[in-house]
Amino acid sequence: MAQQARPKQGLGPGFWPVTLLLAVITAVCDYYVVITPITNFLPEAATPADQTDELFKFLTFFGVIVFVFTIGYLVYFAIAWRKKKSDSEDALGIQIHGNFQLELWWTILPTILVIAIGWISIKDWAGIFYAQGGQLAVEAIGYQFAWEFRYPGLTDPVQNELHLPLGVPTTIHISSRDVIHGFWTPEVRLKQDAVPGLVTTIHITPTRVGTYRIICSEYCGARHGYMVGKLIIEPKEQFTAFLDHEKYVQAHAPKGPGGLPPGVNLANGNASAGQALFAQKCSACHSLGAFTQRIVGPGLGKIFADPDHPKLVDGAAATPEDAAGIINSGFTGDLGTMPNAKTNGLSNDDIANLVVYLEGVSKGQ
Ligand code: HEC
Ligand SMILES: [Cu+2]
Repeated sequence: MAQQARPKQGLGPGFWPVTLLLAVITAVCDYYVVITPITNFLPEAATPADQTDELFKFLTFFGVIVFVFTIGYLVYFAIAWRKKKSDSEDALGIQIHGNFQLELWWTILPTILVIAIGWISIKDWAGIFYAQGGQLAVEAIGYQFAWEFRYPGLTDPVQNELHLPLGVPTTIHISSRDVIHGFWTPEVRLKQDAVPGLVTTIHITPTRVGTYRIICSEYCGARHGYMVGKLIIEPKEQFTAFLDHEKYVQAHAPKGPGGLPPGVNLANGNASAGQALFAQKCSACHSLGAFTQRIVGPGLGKIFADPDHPKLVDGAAATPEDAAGIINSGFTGDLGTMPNAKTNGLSNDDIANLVVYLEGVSKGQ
């Protein structure tokens, strides 16, 4: 028997009820898309995060419609027009060629949608890369494996902390000192490559006080996963105070490790405050065991009493004054890098408290 196509038979039994069902599923899903704020999952810390979220919602809204109807009809037609027992072995499906009405609409509607998406995207994109009127300009420079941030009026960069004032339009110049890194701030919905030899400029306006993540999103080497900085958005006064404090610290930083740093008064040290600080800021890298009981840095429990360790790692004598010097200035040696007081967020009083505490521990108090 010659192959015979089935005659046209309409859309199939139950087509309209199925269409109604798909419409209801779409409506319910899109209702939740519209009413659920994305900030339920991730806060918006700065513009353009709000615009990015709007665009995302727009895409999701239409994505739901396309997805539900496409998959819904696919499943429906596969069932409605499946091969019947009475069909011959070589039966053909219904042959349909061209439907002007359908083709017209499935060209026009997506075209309008794509133009709308393009228009919104370009508008948002231009806001990030071509905005004017930045009142503050900072630099974010990636290197293996941390970020450093440079601020107007400061001679030295600040490690791993990007402080920004709330509500102030800010320009960030992003670059890299070695390999390609990625400046990713999920709460600002921005991800920008940091490329050596290239400065990429973006514009944001912080809108929400808080501490957020700055993650390196470009695999840049063995310790890439540790390359996480902080984006600290604070009220203007606090930001100014931060800059003033940094200015002071940088102006008074001693020129090399070793020796009592100016401004640190060991006589005022408080051991129990030092104990709390140690638990919070040092214990990740230092145990209170002997020198050899290393975590990252050496054990500090007998720092002033260990006969195997008459000197500190920087070669200075193991005295409280020199320990204060190393805690203040940091040190990079064979064992790794001891972060300085700025990175550890220590004031002069904190340094005194820590040293007095470590002295007490060395004496077994
Ligand atoms: C990220 C890890 C890290 C943190 C956090 C850290 N240190 Fe260190 N520290 C080190 C390393 C590594 C060394 C050794 C450097 C070398 O010799 O290469 C060191 C060395 C020292 C030394 C000299 C030790 C010696 O025996 O000569 C002192 C004192 C010290 N750290 C105190 C502190 C204090 C106090 C804190 C907390 C405020 C602290 N460190 C936080 C890693 C760290
Ligand atoms: Cu990196």
